[in-house]
Amino acid sequence: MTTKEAFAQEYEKSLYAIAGKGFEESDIKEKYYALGNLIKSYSGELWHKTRKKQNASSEKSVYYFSMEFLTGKFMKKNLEYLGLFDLAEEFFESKGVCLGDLFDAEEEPGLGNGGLGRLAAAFLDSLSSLGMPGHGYGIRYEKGLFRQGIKNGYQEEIPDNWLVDRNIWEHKRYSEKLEVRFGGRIDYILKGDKYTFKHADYNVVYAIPYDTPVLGYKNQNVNNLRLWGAESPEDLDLKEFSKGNLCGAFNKIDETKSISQVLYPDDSYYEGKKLRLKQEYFLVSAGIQDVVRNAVKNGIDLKSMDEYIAIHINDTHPAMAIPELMRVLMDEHGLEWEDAWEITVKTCAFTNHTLLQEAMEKWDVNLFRELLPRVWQIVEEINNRFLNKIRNGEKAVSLTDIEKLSIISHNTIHMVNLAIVGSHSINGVAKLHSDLLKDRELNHFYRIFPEKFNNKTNGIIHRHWLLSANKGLADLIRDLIGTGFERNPIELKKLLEFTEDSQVLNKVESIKHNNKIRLAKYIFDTKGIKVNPYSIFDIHAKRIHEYKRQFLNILHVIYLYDLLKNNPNLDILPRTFIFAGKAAPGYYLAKEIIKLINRVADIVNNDLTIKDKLKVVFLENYNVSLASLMIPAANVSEQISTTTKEASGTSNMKYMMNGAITLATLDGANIEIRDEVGDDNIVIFGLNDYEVNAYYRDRNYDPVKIYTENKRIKNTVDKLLNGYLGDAFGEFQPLYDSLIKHGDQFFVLGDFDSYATAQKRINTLYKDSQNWSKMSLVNTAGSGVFSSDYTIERYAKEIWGVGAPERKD
Ligand code: 26V
Repeated sequence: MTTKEAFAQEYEKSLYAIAGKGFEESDIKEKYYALGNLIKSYSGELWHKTRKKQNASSEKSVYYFSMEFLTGKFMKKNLEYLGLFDLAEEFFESKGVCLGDLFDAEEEPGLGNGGLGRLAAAFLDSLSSLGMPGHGYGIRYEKGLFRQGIKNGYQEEIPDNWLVDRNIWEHKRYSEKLEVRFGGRIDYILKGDKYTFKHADYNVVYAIPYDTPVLGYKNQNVNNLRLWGAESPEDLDLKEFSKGNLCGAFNKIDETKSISQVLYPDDSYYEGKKLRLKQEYFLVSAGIQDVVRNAVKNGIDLKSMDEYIAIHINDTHPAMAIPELMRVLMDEHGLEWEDAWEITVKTCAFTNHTLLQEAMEKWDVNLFRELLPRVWQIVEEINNRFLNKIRNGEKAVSLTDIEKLSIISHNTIHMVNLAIVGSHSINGVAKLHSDLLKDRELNHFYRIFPEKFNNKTNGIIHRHWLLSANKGLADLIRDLIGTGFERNPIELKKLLEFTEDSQVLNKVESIKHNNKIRLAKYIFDTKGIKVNPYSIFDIHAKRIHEYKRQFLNILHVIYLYDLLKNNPNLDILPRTFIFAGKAAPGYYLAKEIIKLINRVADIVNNDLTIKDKLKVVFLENYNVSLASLMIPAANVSEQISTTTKEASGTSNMKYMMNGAITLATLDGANIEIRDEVGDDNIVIFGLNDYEVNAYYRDRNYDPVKIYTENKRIKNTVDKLLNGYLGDAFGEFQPLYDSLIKHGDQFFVLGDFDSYATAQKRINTLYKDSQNWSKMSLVNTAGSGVFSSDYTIERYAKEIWGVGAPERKD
């Protein structure tokens, strides 16, 4: 694309443009901005060409609506995708600067909580890399999610000012701003023999688009991630200002801006907060208006909009896209209800990401009606028509079913119901999850609309998690099977030919070891803890939640530690347990779990009598960059959720790809991982879904009985209270109570023995290092099916009706 000399010259110019400085004079941040700016000049042209091509073509476009996009940093990826990485590295090296230092200078956008947001970013990556027109709509949260610090073992939340300097990747397009309307009243106006609706006395918020290019992998295709920022149309209130009321002068502006200030840090607990509702409507209204505006500009007849446009609703958070599209089609473009409804349902599709009841969105009718009067009318009408239809339909529906099916009941709006009624497709994110939706949680809907239900197992960006994050392993794979797997990761299966080749297995081991050394260095630099890279790296990194059971893991560590203390010669291999993850700030028990992990770490790491056989580390501020360092270094991947609670999981796929052995319950996509690698190459434990469901149904799970009858469990759990952990004020009482007094909702005690046995098996397996490397290679070989490219191909074909380009296999 460009030569070394041209690159050097262009970089120099870019540095002048960005900083008005030369190379020697500029600091690392300026060097970073200048390189970002140069990258943008390359990708900008491709972006323009892609847009032109897409606007001129009748190919269907996908718009992915999501409250979260966890993109990770952009610089390294963009260099790799443009094929400029080596050139840039060489250039900076020749100048005595490490390219990695520029990557470190980039702020990571924290625009997601976890799996749902990362999946959205993966999908955009795959859409671009497969050359499909697919764009994202989200919110440009100025403060993102909080940054996590640890103080005295406790989580501290620190505002994440990621935009305080500048974001080199985005383009503000003020002239394309749109109006989003809140509050006010609806007037009915008779036009001929037809009533029309006029929204009056509303408040306006400007939605300002900020576009970030989403590059495809070495394919010249560039899609768009459009994030909306909220601004007030009002200027300073000069009356207030001149009265000296400075606060009052800014009030309205600040209130409006707050819409795009922070991402709610909850990912599993729904709270009916007005600001969250405003954020959701802000995204949806701006996005839908933009989609329709574009369609009209491109000459699309809105009555056949569904042939050109697919709208995807990522969980219920953007489900108001359904009534908003109805509103725009009817009120702004004069379509009749019936036509608008048919188009809306055909255009929209919805993914459910959780079965947790406490995460289901429900809005209070009064709040909703007051904030969004016109959208409320439409939702009410959708519900009335839907209920009439099923009452008069062929299928017999009971009164209890009607109550469960109704979008509005008990003064609340059930967003899942709205999303299902208003779209043509609803999918779960792993086989088990989709089956549970059909058979249990949403069975009442499945009986009405069986054709809408389908499964789309999640996926991950193999380009990031293998090619970029684990260059050592990717190079070995290229040597063994060529480069075909880069574009067609299913080819990783060819690695199965090498499972008996001891030279290859030794290389697999040494690559892992190098990754472990890299992580060990990070741990030492950030935490001052020395860990042994020859120990088993056992990693549990994800949001902290009772259902993800970091508690089970750390209880088992306490148990192991006690065994070791009583018998320092115990036959166990050295093990390093590494944790990372944020807790929602209001989730008390999750924060207690962090505290417990850090307390155990303090005790274990400073106890010389156990001869370094155990180490415990909690790495703070888990994000995409940290994950990219941790995952390639893992020997063991902890995927130990209470069965039926983890919809899919995606980190499980990343670890597998990097050759870690999965230690798992048969939950979410763990089941599909087991099916890929076979029972010999994964370690499974715990209750299965029938057993968990039977406990729920029969209400006969008895943790107190387990506790009193099982000595090692009692001994371990008692350590939470008896001073063993140096807890002066009964600080771990709430955790103890969750097990003993509050019924152990997540079966920690029920699975403890089985988990301990599984951990013992890990220990035995690791002793045979050749066999372990073989298992590791089998996991990498089987991971290709989990590339998000394949997931997106299935969405394209089976949900969106988008023609994915034919693969040349
Ligand atoms: C839920 C809520 C509830 C209301 C408050 C704000 C909020 C924000 C996000 C969410 C989404 C939670 C669902 C979620 O992240 N699910 C995860 O989705 C992954 C991708 O499909 C999947 O792999 C994980 O198993 C699932 O937990």
